[in-house]
Amino acid sequence: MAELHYSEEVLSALEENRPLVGLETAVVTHGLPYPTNVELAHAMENVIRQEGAVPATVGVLGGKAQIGMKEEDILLLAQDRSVIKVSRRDFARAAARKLNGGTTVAGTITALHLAGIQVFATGGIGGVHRDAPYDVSADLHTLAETPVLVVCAGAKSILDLPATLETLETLSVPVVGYQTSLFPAFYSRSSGLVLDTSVEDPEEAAALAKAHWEMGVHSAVLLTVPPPLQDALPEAEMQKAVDQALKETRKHKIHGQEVTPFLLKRVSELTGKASLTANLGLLLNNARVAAQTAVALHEHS
Ligand code: PSU
Ligand code: MN
Repeated sequence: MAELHYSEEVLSALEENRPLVGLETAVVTHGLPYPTNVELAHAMENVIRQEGAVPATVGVLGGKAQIGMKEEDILLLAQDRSVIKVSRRDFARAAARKLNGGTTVAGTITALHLAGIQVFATGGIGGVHRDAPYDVSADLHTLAETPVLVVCAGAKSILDLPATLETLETLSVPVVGYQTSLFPAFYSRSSGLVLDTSVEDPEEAAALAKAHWEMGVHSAVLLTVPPPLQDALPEAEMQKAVDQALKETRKHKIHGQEVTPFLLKRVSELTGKASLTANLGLLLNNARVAAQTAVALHEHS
């Protein structure tokens, strides 16, 4: 089994059996601009602490998977120009070359599950891309095989959301609306796609996840939280920017792991500050809901 490295805070939380919430670092290394990325990472950790849980920020340092990061670790990832994006298959590459890496949803939940941490907060998951011959994020297959509660604002709005939702159904990943019966669209509150399950509070979310895993199903549970009203973008405005960004992706022949960061960066530039505000607002909100759900799950077990 791979050796995991823990921060002192996470190690003592595990020993004392306190509720923990995992966080990703691809959003730091391949998402937000510096220094907003570092500030946001700390702000998410603090929201989790305020709610009575312990943050476990995951990343790869010198080729080793790290659960829980010190301030200087996050800064190092944010400033390293050769940092790689670590999805589930990339831990080996990072280890072989002793590289630093920002972990995606797939990478992060893989490490969290090994560490025995059940709750994770992120912005949006990867999924099925639009009009590409074939581009499906490893996030989806990893969600199918990793029993972690993932709190997010749906899938990233650059994706084919109906196809992503259908794939999650195929892969036996329950998609649950948090105080909504509509699938959120990351920057905006609804994609118009209807979900078959919703919960009203963290206790209900925790009970649902527990019931899922008690059936012996080893997949994730996706708890989808719409972005806060005051930060959300109108769907039409966002879709215009997405269409433009998709055109540019084809023009510049962007492929592989670069597609998602490229699209997100362009949408962010095209919509100006509004999408950045929405992104930050929803990330903090998801961290809060995740912490409350981790506390509830802890009380149930
Ligand atoms: N947030 C960003 N940029 C990113 C990601 C998040 O601002 O690149 C990461 C997420 O961690 C997500 C991943 O899991 O992108 C999906 O990338 P791909 O489609 O290559 O699997
Ligand atoms: Mn891809």
